[in-house]
Amino acid sequence: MFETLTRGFTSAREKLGGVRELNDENVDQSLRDVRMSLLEADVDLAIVKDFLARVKERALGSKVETRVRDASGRRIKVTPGQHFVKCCEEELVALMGPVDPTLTHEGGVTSLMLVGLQGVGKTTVAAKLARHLQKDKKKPLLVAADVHRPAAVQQLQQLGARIDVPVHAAEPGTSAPDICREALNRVRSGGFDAVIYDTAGRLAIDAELMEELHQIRTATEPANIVLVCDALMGRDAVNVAAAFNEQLPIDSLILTKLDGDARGGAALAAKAVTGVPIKFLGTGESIDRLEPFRPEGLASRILGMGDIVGLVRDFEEVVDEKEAEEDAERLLKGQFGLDDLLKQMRTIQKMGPLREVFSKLPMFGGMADQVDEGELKSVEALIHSMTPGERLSPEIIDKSRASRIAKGSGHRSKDVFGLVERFGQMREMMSSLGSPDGLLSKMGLGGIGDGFDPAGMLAAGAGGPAVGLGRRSTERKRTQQKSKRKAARKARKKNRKR
Ligand SMILES: Nc1nc2c(ncn2[C@@H]2O[C@H](COP(=O)(O)OP(=O)(O)O)[C@@H](O)[C@H]2O)c(=O)[nH]1
Ligand SMILES: [Mg+2]
Repeated sequence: MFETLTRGFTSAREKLGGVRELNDENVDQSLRDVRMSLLEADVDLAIVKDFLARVKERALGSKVETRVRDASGRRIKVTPGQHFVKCCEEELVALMGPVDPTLTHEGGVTSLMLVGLQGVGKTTVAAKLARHLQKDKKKPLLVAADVHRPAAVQQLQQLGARIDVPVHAAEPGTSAPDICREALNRVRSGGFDAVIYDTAGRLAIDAELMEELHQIRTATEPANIVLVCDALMGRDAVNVAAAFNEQLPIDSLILTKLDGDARGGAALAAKAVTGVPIKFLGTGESIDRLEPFRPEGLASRILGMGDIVGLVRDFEEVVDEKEAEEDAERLLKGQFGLDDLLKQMRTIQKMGPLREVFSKLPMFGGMADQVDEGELKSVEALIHSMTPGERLSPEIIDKSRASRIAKGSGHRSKDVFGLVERFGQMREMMSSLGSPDGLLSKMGLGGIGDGFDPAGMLAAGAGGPAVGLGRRSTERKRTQQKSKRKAARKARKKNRKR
């Protein structure tokens, strides 16, 4: 997602790294990189030109405040490069927003009619939205109104069954508008407070499709007509959206398949071209891969600066709060084993593909490309080959245990010791963080159990899969490791009998 754009903005920012002040020349030079990446991301040229002009005007037009007060009232220095990034951020937000994320209700019912070309992801989105509404304590009904493909009804029924949402389908031969009309009656009589109509698509917009959609709209008067677009279509997705909107006014857009799209141009340009806001993004095939569209978070991610709000939200989705709190408490006392690490790695994986999770982390945003899922897998395999005792106290792993674990997991003994060592460092770091005179107490987060915020901690990067990803260690660390290795050898000797 957005890798192309992030690359352009990052190199623009780097170009301004050493400059003393912004001027026509150095801003133009930086904007050249941005321009390239916008075009590569398949954003329409007219929009690119307009965007660049706005950024330039903002960057040069306002006097650069070299000192501002931060949130805590301290005066901090702002470099010209940072000022430029701020201008880009504000213009990106203006380009993509504003968005009102709520879905419209009418008479207590949230009704959504999904329209769009064939294969863009309407049926998938229907199920994702039903799930979203369900989490919002709503009782939705899904309506299979795609009568042109028999498999479409079955597809929606399967998805509905998975999330426990009823699907309204009719006898073969019933027209789509009739199905929707029946469904609306069922909503009223069946105590539903949300309804999602999954309509048919075609390969291109044609008169027949539009006629059917108009009839469904008349029959159901949905509060939200949502056009589903495929991000992989790039600029074409936006053009189709504009054409659709001319024939059947739409209220909002949902952009799908962002996960497979490195360009992200459609997300950037859709609002500017169609005047219609994007409300959600589809970021994967599974039902939980639906993100509310937040221009601020996306702008920040595009600029390679992460998206903490999005990350915390993802985290809250996958984690049991009470359990996380208890885990964090143990963690900060240094009382945890490799099983806990495994559990945390799984939690993070539930938050989505690793590189996507990383792109939301402020310090790692620009590094998301380099994230190595394979490395996590190999850590998992290593831990799986260990006995419960070894997982709890990895320091008992000696040469012969290591070679057994290595064989069992298809690795080398070296990898086993590497993992044990990095784990030991992590455990030490956590317990020093959490000790009574540790960093967290100094930051006023002392009384862990009460009011402790594990999500915040994860966001700060403390609870992440540090072990799996810490291979690029610095010289200093390496020296520390050497002396630790010595100590570990001693400890192993002592523990051999355990
Ligand atoms: N990778 C990815 N695939 C998606 C996404 N949304 C839908 N798909 C896939 O796109 C294909 C078409 O989706 P479908 O919902 O049947 O499209 P429809 O014809 O518009 O109803 C299916 O294989 C879906 O699994 C998404 O956000 N990401
Ligand atoms: Mg469909």
